[in-house]
Amino acid sequence: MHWRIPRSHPRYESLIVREMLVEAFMEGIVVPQGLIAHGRGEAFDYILGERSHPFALLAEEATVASMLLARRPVISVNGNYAALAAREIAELSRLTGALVEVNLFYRTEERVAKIARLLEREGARNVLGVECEKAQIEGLESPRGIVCREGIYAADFVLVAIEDGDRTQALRRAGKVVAAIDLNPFSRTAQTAHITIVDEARRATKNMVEIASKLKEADRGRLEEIVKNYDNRRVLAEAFKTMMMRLSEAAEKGIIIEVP
Ligand code: PTJ
Repeated sequence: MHWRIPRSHPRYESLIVREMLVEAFMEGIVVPQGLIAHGRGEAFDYILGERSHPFALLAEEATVASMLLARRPVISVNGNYAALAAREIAELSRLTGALVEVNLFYRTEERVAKIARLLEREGARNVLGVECEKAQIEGLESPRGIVCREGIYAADFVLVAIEDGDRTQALRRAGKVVAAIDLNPFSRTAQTAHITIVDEARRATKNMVEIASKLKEADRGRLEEIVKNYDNRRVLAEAFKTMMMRLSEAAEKGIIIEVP
């Protein structure tokens, strides 16, 4: 059932996104644990002011440049990411030539098929996950480590979003460059990715679609320069500083929302 959220509600956008996730949960796309994960993300996004900061845009630009430079880039999609941004994922894949693969923490073949269908309905082509030769990522015990041989297994670059803690490390150990979208800069995923996008997954993917439509015409030299100049340690430090500044300001004022 869809709750009617009045447009005038001050938290309209956020409530609509919640509805999308609940609906996807009822369709069997998102797992119950995914709703908990979303709540954690919301808390960090609240502290960040629910917007894409310059440090996030830098990471998003470096991700798009890396995707355009990669030989075999793959966008790894789980239940939450599909529920939030299926259309944007399809568009990003089209613009960068990245493959889309469904890769789940709570893996069942039924969920993989449902998520692949949703992505295809929203425009993604040849989504990997269901019908592919399977391979195992070392360090991720079965069935969590099952991937497609011609997808994530062979990839040189993987974009993950809203991920659990050790997949990024395992992908790194397998020699891949990893970009991760994660609102929590403290998380293991955020700390171990080569490129960390501390931004909301839907917003981040929309931004990357915009960046990709500009950068897809850029020459290799320009893309290489973006990647070379990118400093993930600094980006993470900026994310922490921004949170600290927003919290310090709130701590000074006490009240930050004026009631008319
Ligand atoms: O669909 P499955 O089976 O692959 O399962 C997916 C979940 C999300 C259940 C699984 O990956 C998981 O348990 O994730 P965690 O360990 O809870 O981590 C999720 C991370 O993503 C946390 O650091 C959250 O802060 C962050 N996060 C949650 N929602 C968003 C987000 N980051 C960006 N955008 C969001 N919308």
